[in-house]
Amino acid sequence: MAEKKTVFMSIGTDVIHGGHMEIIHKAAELGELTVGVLTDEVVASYKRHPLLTCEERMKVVAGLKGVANVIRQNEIGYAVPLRTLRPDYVVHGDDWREGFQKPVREECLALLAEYGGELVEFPYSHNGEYDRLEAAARAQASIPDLRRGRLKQLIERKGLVTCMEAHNGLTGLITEKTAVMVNGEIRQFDGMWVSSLCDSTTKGKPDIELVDFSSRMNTINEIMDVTTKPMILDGDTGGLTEHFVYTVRTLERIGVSAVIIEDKVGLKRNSLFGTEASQQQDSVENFCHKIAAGKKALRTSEFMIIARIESLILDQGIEDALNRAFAYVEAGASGVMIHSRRKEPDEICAFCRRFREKDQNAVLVVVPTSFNSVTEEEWKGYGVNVVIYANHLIRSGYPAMQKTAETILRCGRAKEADEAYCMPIKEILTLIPEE
Ligand code: SPV
Ligand code: MG
Repeated sequence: MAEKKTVFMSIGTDVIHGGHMEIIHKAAELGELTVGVLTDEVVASYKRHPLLTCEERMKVVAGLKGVANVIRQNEIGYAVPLRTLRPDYVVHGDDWREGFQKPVREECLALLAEYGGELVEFPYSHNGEYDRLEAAARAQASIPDLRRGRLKQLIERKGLVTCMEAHNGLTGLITEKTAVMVNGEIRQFDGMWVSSLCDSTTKGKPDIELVDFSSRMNTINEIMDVTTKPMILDGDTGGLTEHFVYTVRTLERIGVSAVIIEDKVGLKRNSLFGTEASQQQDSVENFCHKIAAGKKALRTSEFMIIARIESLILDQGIEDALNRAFAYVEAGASGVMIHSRRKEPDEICAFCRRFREKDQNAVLVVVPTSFNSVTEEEWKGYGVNVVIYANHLIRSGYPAMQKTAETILRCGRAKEADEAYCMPIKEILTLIPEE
């Protein structure tokens, strides 16, 4: 008698609806069905934190008719289950042919080809009620009281989080939605950084604290309107202490997760000018006073005031940076950001190591614009909690736009630029769908 065929499918949902049941039913008709239930970390990495834990979801799935075995699946990719179980069939809805799951599908096909397994796809059936529930869960995530605390939660859960700069709704969406698959894992940015440099540059202004707080608030609101991920604001110097306390309250109320202020006074210039521009560091005493006043103004334990140390930028040395870091934390800062404009990361890494020897709790932030060779994994090893990619969308977007403008001028028509640099008009029309 021919042996019974084996079938594998994976499930990440915590809301099982008729469409899932139908696929499970069809999968079970092909043979003995094993279901891989994705872990909470995996589900959170591509969708949202699941309502039910992995253990509970495994119990639910095990009770479904047609399911013979249930296993925990630690990666969104299929390498582990396919190489260990070698099922005859993998079953999936056809919705993964597009979007972030496309590379997962491609990897799955390559794995099946290794031993002659087969992919069976069934038409994905949308369930109106489920789609509404998912949309409601996503909308909830953007509510200030839920968004604000998520940065702290993510740092606690993951150790290291990454933030991409966003300077308007569109770059907010890129930061929110961009996902890639690497070694069987979905990678996304955890949050966003609203940079003073990028916010100013977008408005055609220099980065000298000229763009006022109302204007910065417009940018923040524009981004928040279309995203759900936690936001860190680059608060420049924080302004006068008497003003900073109000700024902190406003940011906290609207759902920003953290503000980073730098220990400089007078006309602020971008740090990456270093000593080429005249810049003055604040006294430890003054800056501690500003931090303490901001901390006192807070109404939640979720919002973080993070102190940015400019000692390395202004060639004041690592001892000065460390002394300031400990003083700022003592004054009430939830963490410190250490900055440098040197390409070699040794000074920054030495700071992180020495800071962590004495303080294992405060949040440690780096902005690796100049010292860009260190990997996120390596930063984690140095005890860093937040890596900020501070200006990369504007630095890549501007040259692309400029090239397009130059090509149109040179050619006296748009055909060449269209073909070389522009996305199809149909794609831009549907990039932001109506809800
Ligand atoms: C910013 O993004 O505005 C920053 C980081 O403050 S840096 O430009 O590196 O100073
Ligand atoms: Mg800035």
